[in-house]
Formats: sequence, C-alpha cells, structure tokens
Amino acid sequence: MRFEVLTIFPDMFPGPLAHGVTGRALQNGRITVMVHDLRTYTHDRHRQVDDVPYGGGAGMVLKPEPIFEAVHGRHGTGPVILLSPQGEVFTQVVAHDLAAHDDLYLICGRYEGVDERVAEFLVDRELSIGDFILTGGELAAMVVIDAVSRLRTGVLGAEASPVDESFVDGLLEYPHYTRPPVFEGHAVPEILLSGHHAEIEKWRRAQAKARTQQRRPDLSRDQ
Ligand code: 9D3
Repeated sequence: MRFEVLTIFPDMFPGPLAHGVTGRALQNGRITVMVHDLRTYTHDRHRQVDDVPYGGGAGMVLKPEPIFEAVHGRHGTGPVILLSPQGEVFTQVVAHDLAAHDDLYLICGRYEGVDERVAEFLVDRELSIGDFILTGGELAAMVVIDAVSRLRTGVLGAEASPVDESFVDGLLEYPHYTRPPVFEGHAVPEILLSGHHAEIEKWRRAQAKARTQQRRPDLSRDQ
C-alpha cells in the first residue's frame, strides 16, 4: 500500500513508522511512504505556503494553490484525506475502510488551519484522531498510517492476526500477566496458574466486561 503525505515538515517522516511492524513493512515494501514537501509546490520567491485569514483573526492559514497543485500531481488514485480537528473521528471502522484501498493521499494541516476550499472541493474525507489539540496533522497522519498498515495482508507477519479483540466485540482486553508469579509482593491471579482453560476463559471474559464497564462505558453494548 502506498501512502503519500503532503506536509511542511517532511523530515518528520517516516519517524516512528521506521520502527517495529511498520518499519519491517517499509523495508519489505508492503507499504511505502512517499513524502511531499508542500513548499516545493509554491512558485513565489519566498515559497510561501500560508497567508493571513480573510475576515481577520490570529494566526495563518495554509493557502489552497500549493495543496491543489500537489494533489493534482499525485501518483495514486485513492482517497485524498485531510487531517484536521474538524474531521470525522478516525476509528477502527474507518481504518478498515481505508485499508481497502491500495493508496491514500494524506494532507497534514498546520497553523490555524487550511483554506476551506481544500476541505470542500479537493478532499474525499476529513479525519480527526480525537478530541485533543495537536500542533499539526503530521502525527495524526502517522497514526492513520500505522493503524491502516497493520490491517494489510502480510504486514503483521508472525505477530497476532489483525482480529481486533478489543474493538470488534466491543470490549477492552482482559489483563495480561507473565513471569514471575510474584513480583514485589504482587501475585498473578491464581486462576491463570491453575491450568483450567475453560475457567480461565470465563475469568478473562468477566475481567474484560468489568473494565469496559468501568473505563469505557461508551463501548459497552449488551454483552
Ligand atoms: C490552536 C488553534 N486552534 C484554535 C482553537 C485550532 C487548531 C488548528 C490546528 C487546532 C489544532 C490544529 C492542528 N491540529 C491538526 O492539524 C489535527 C488534529 C488535532 O489537533 N487533533 C486531533 N486530530 C487532528 S488531525 C489534525
């Protein structure tokens, strides 16, 4: 899968994506990240990517022309996505949706925002990664690339298959333990050492339900 990224900070990429599962996928070519510097699509002496907002107000707005020019010259044919705080929230369902395409074009916003004509007339989808304020769309783009990449065939490899226990059945995961059986006086729950697999399954299910109820009541469907 090819990810094209449009940004004023191309040096931020691949960043964390060069490590672990995505790092291996980049190395073996199952995914590629093609980074485009927004400034290369400007034509003025100062390579200006932003301008003052019409109507006044603080901060600067990303100009439409370089963004339109960059997208019109894209390699892929898949969805064009703007990362912005005004977007639809990126969820596992959206990740599955995006993973069905062979390429994505991700536009990273910065400053106060992006000229609205980009959102209205150029992009197919506007995504936010959640209700908190970032300084720009680059980290959000990396989050999307990470979550979508692991759903692609061959990316996870030997690691667990992308059956997303925590979201697909609407529950958080049960607690995990490994050796030692007692650490700084804290014992692993007895049941896990018992070898009673059916009982262990029941315990895990109960734990998953209890912590979902407590921590994420919004995820609690009737299970
Ligand atoms: C501080 C300026 N804000 C006014 C109250 C508006 C604003 C503009 C640009 C807030 C954040 C940003 C930069 N954020 C993103 O580009 C972004 C983002 C985010 O901030 N949160 C969650 N998902 C995303 S995706 C892109």
